[in-house]
Formats: sequence, C-alpha cells, structure tokens
Amino acid sequence: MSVSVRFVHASDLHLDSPLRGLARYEGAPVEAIRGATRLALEQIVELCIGEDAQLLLIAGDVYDGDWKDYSTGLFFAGQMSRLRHAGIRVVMLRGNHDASSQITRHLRLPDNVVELSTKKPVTHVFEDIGVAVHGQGFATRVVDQDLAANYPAAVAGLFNIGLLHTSVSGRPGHEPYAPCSIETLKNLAYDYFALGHVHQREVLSEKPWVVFSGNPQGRHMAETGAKGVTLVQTEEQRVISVEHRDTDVVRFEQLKVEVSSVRAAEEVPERVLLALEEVSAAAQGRTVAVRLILSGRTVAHGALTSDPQRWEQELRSVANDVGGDGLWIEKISFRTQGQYDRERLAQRDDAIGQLVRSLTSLHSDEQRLDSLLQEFTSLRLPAEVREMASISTPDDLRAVLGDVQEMLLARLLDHAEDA
Ligand SMILES: [Mn+2]
Repeated sequence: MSVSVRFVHASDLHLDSPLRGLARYEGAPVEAIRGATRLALEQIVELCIGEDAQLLLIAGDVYDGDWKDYSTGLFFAGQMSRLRHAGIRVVMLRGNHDASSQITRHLRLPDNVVELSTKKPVTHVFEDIGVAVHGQGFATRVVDQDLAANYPAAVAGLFNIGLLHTSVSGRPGHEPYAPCSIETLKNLAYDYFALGHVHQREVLSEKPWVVFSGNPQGRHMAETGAKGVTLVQTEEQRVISVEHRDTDVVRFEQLKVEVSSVRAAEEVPERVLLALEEVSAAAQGRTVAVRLILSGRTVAHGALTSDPQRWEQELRSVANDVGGDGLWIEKISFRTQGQYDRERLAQRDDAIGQLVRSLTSLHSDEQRLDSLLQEFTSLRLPAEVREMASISTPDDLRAVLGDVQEMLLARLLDHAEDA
C-alpha cells in the first residue's frame, strides 16, 4: 500500500455557463469569457498530470444546467480520458446545477471516473492507494435535508475523504442546499472534507480539514480574484499540505482607486494607470475584466462628475495602453465626493444654502419622502434606468440622497467657480 497520496479537489466547474450580462458591454472579451470554463478544466487536468496526482475529486456542479447539445458533455468526457491515459482516477458527484433531474442528455464517461450515487450515501474504496471516498450527489435541484447526517463511518486504516455539495450553515449569495453543521462534518472523523457549491474558496477547519476549493474560473464581475483548485498531499494517512492553485484563464477584479490627493482631474488617469499595471502584473498574462471604482473626497470631483463620458474614454484608453486586448474595463463608477463644507454651505442664505438645508431635512421627513416616492414611481422611466436604480421604498430614496446632493453641489458650485 502506498504511504503517500496526492489529490486535487475541485468543484463548481459550471462548464459552458452563459455570459451573464457581459456581452452587452462594448469591447467585452466575449470569446475569452465564453471559453473560460472549458480552458479552466484543461488547466485542472494539466495540473493533475504535472503534479503527479493520483486522484481528482469534483464536488458537484460540473455542468451549469442541461446541455444545449452534446458538445459540453463530450468536452468533459474528453478531459476525463486525458486523465485516464495518465492513470488518474476521478470521483465526482452531482450538485444542484447538474442534479440528475436537471440533465436530460447522457454520455458514458471513461472507466477511471466514479460518480457517487444520488440515492444514498456510499463509500468508494481505492485499496491500492489506501483511500476511501464517501458521498452522495443531488437527485433533484433542491435538496433541503442534511445529506451529511447519513454519511458512512470512516474506514479504519484508510485515508477518509468526504465529498459533499452543500451550503453548510449558509453562505451569502448561495442557495441553502443540503444544509449541515460543521460539527456534523467533524464528528464523521474523516481526514479531509472536499466541499462544493460555494464559489469562494474557504477553509472551514484544519482539524480535520474541511475546505471549499471555490470555483476554478470566475463567471462574472461578482466572482473576483484568483480562482482555482486545492492540491492536497498526504503521508501515512495524514494531510501534510493543502495548497490553492490558480486555474483561471480570465480574471474578474473590482479595482478601487482612491484619488483624494490629486490636485486636478488631469492627474486621475496617472493614478489609474499605476493601479491597472499592478492588476495586470498580478494576472500573469490572463485576460482581466476590471470594474473600476474611483473614490475619495477630491478637488477633482466636480470635473469628473460633470463630464463622466470624457473621463471614461480617457481611462479606457489608459487601460488599453496598459494591457491591450487583455485588459478590459467593464464599468467605471465615479464614487468621489467633493470637498464641500456642508455645514458652512447650509448657513448660506442663497439658493445653495436652501438646497443643502432642504436635502438634509428630507432625510428624516417621512411625509415628504412618501410623496416624493409617489411622484417617482409615477414616472415612466425606460426599463434600463429602472434596473439601474430600483427605488420602491423611502429607504431606497434615503440611500441615494447623498449622491444627489454631491451631484447637485458639484454642478452648481464648480460651475459657479469656473465662471
Ligand atoms: Mn451548486
């Protein structure tokens, strides 16, 4: 029996998942993003081979949903064959996105791939490498019960791995499927729990190891930063190392650039240039999609917000200089604030003073907020405007009051000073 095992834990491949909303943006690297989930799987396969892994574990959501045609399944089967040729075994199970009930087409996978049952928890033993893998996949999209509660006992003398698609005790942004407590997982006394479903990498416990590997490739602007899989090394049935390895080919980033210290708006592109150079270097040749957020109290606020289109073009051109086709600005948010002294402004007895006082008192005036809300909801706004700012309660209005005040003051004061 071999005394050391090397395995790779992956989850949530979401092969061929559609481009959510990104295609409508000008200049979006649509082809790179569309192919990214497949290329990330190729990266996983290459990592397994390059690292001499004996086993690949996939904790659910290989597919994003039912296949449009067979090419998605054929691609996966092809990659599994590459592993077979390298003598690497695969254990996988189904998650909510690729639950048995969700996928109508089927392809036979090569014989190095074991798919765990969706009907009951099972144990698959690899005698030659001394490993037992326990788990149960999703039969239907919605699984409310605690699947881990019925997982089999650890097998003495083997390295025990639990494979599970779960939200554990709940994670923001993820459906609460197959909920379980971390205590249940620990009490099973396995050596490593390979979890899937949550796309953000997280180590829940080190004794024993309970890990979300996160997805191997971000799928949209909310899945930011390096994405990949977890590489685990064991010796004498004990974990000796757990390492994250990047497998993403397109990276999504939200980049905040603080511009409070610029002396004029003309200095903003230089600041952005430096920040983009860092992002680009960290991505090591990958395509990067960046949401740029400009923030800070700055003298440049008025100039930036009175002509956002001009600055947007300048900043896009900066990005082009830094990264060419490989660096794409998805959107620029101007969240700067002016350096106005509101208390002093409120004391002025002209229209500006009145405006500041009125907006300040509106914040706590339920009656005026209510009537404003009625006026607002009766406006016939284009659908895309309504989507951008959903305002249906007095609190929604309150939340935008600060921005409104900034915008009005920037236009009124900075223009007055220009004149
Ligand atoms: Mn899932």
